[in-house]
Amino acid sequence: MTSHYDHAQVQEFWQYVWERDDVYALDADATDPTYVLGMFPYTSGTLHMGHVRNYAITDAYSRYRRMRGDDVLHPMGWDAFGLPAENAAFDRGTDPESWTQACIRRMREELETMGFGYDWSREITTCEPEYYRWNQWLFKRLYEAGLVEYEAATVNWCPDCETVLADAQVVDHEDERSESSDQASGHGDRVCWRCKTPVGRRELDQWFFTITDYAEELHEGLDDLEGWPEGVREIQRNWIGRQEGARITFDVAGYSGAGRSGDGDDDRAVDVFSTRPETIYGATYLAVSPGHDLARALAEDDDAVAEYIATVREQAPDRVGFAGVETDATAVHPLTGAELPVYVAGYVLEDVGTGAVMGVPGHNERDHSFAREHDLPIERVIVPDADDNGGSGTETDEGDPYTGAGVLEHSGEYDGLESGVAGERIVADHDALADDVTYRLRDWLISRQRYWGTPIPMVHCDECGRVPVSDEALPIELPEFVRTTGNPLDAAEEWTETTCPDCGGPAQRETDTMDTFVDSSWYYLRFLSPTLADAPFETDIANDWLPIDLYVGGDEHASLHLLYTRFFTKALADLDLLERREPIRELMSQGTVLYDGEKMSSSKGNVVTPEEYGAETTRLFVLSAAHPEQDFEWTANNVRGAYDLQQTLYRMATAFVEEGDARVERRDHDEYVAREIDRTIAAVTAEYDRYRFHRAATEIRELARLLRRYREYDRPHGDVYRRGLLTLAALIAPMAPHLGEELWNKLRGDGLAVEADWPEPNRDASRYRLERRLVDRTLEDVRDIVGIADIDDPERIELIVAPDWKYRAAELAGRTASGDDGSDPVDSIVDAVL
Ligand code: ANZ
Ligand code: ZN
Repeated sequence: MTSHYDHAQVQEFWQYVWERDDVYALDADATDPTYVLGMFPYTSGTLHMGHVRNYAITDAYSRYRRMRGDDVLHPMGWDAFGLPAENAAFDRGTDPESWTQACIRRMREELETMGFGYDWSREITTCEPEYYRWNQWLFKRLYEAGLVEYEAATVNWCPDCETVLADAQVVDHEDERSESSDQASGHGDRVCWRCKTPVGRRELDQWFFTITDYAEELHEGLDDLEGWPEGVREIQRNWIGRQEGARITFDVAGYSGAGRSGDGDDDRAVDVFSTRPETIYGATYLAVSPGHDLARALAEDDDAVAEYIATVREQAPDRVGFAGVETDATAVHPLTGAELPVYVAGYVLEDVGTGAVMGVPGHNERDHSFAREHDLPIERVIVPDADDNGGSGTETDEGDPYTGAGVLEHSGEYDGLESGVAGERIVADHDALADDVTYRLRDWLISRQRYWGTPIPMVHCDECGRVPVSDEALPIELPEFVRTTGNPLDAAEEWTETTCPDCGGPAQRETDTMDTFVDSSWYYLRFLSPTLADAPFETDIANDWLPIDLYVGGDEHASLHLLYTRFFTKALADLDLLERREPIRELMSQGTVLYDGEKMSSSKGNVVTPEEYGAETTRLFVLSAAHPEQDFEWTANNVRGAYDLQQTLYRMATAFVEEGDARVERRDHDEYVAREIDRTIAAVTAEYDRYRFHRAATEIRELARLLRRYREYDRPHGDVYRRGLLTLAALIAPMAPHLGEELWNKLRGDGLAVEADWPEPNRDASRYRLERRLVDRTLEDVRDIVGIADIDDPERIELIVAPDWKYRAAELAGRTASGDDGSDPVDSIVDAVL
């Protein structure tokens, strides 16, 4: 019999056994399983190292929980819709469906090769009608609840391909030529990634989910998500961008034309939002965004305004700058009564605040830039507190704006007040100002003018307008794929022609498909009832089983996916489909696997494939290299370390079984080893509980080393040694399940490690923590503690400084300290340390 661990053979064998015994299926009568989920992969065709790390974490944790006696739900599925499948279809002459299914087959095989334990009976695939019909069903429920809007929005448009482009498909012309640097044009045109035509902008009517209705709750709830990394919560806070400030009303007069209000006078009020109402005396102009009602009204009589609005519409947002156009209108300063000029300016964003600002060039960077470009007065109304030793700044100042806090001046009755206090007073004192909150968060544009996504279940009827299709008609399945420029759904005439569900007259199907983030916003619920035929999920089950106990994924999903998932959960709760309003208890963002300092990725050609070292080595290494949230470097040396650990354990078990060379009488140091086994169990348990697999691995390594020396020093005690090896088999099984089975099988000959009970320490775990403190002691301490006089005895020094000196020390202590009273040698050490 060979003592070499043939990983390929071992892996294949145990994977076969697990499948045969269906060990990962969730128990049919589980009432509240532990739900462990890794973000499901996009079906790109291969697993990369990020996936392997992600799924090694969820797998280890779910195996650990299962051994602890929990019912565990650990499912897997496929995020299968999206543009890359369409591109691949173009490039390879296939269709998105076949390409995607081929990717899924390949990736599933890779997952199985890794030995990840999923309940495959719950597998879901978002591009299949059985899944995406529920996207459509949920779209309808949100529509009925008033959470869906249809509005014009500006998109990137390639005039040559006649298609809408995602932001990622718009590239800098320079980028494309970076190899021949002297050709660079110097002003990077934004071009279509495919045909290199300069990209334009277009307005299209599109579908939105009004996630902004939940902005406050999404913001507020972050404080309570204690199981989430603070970094992710901070990203969400910024994304939601809650800002407190004031809404300030300006009366606007002095223009004529069609937008006027009914009673015939030309006045209208414009609200602005400001975070710094205390700067109001420094307002020297009013500016509205090109999309603002006032701008549109003014454009009707003013060609310059109309022209400017048209220009801005064509521009990418980052090219707008501080251009703008002065209008004939004037605004009345609500506190001083001064007449201020009114501008239409591209730097004022349509969907931020109210889409209008009061320009305070003395204290706001952007307003300052705008004022300099348009020769507008720049007034300073706040000076740094005298104590802060700031400049006088009392003159109209062409220098930098002062954006800090300070004391008011040129502000009438508020002069001399501290700016924070002044802001509150000014708002309280004037009807034109009121406290207000705004959010950076925008509504979620879900329309994609693309084939490979969920068809939006709406029709456009000449008579009735936009009408949802009936629930009975779901799913609206995708038509067959055709290769065209533009959206293939527009070309599928037979598919688009339909009848109106309301009036029965002719109607056209909506040809937009849904953003794939819709699919992933609720997939965690479908895993609960993957084959349910009359609803997306079962409410009772969801109420019992949620939240997700551990959700693991990359932090690139901190803003969109994780925010959309929270939004969906809240909306479903308001639809009475769920009780919970937050889906995820514990969130983990796994760190990056680096190779020569760079992210390991297929695009950089630095991917180390699992096959090189065997699946088990790969997973053991990615778990033991670092804390799951830390980046780490892939080095051959460290991978080798994981490999060697397996070999060592395997050899130890093999030798023990074959040689059967053990002792039966019990000695002091057997006691010590027995205690170390207990201590290791307690420590590893605590580490698994906190997802510190790397530290669990260290403990396991230490125990393995101790057992090896134990065996080399003397013939080991049979029961103690066997228990040590079995303990190692169980403790390592969550991280290295094939090895776990192999050891378990050698030592026990029956049952499976995956189904074994988690080992229990024989003694009170609190003691182990005390003993743990011994580990960091120096040789000097040991001498003191153990009280060995003849420390110069070379043999003894060798014993003591050996890695498992604790055991030797205890043994020596036993010989010297434990007398006839039978006192415990370890106790005597513990007592001495404390
Ligand atoms: C007057 C003012 C004075 C402002 C001042 C700031 C400083 P930040 O700057 O990120 O804190 N704002 C409001 N709506 C806007 C829109 N639609 N487009 C562009 N800018 C807009 O964001 C808050 C400030 O952004 C607001 O406060 C407003 O300028 C500007 F010394 O009002 B402030
Ligand atoms: Zn109709």
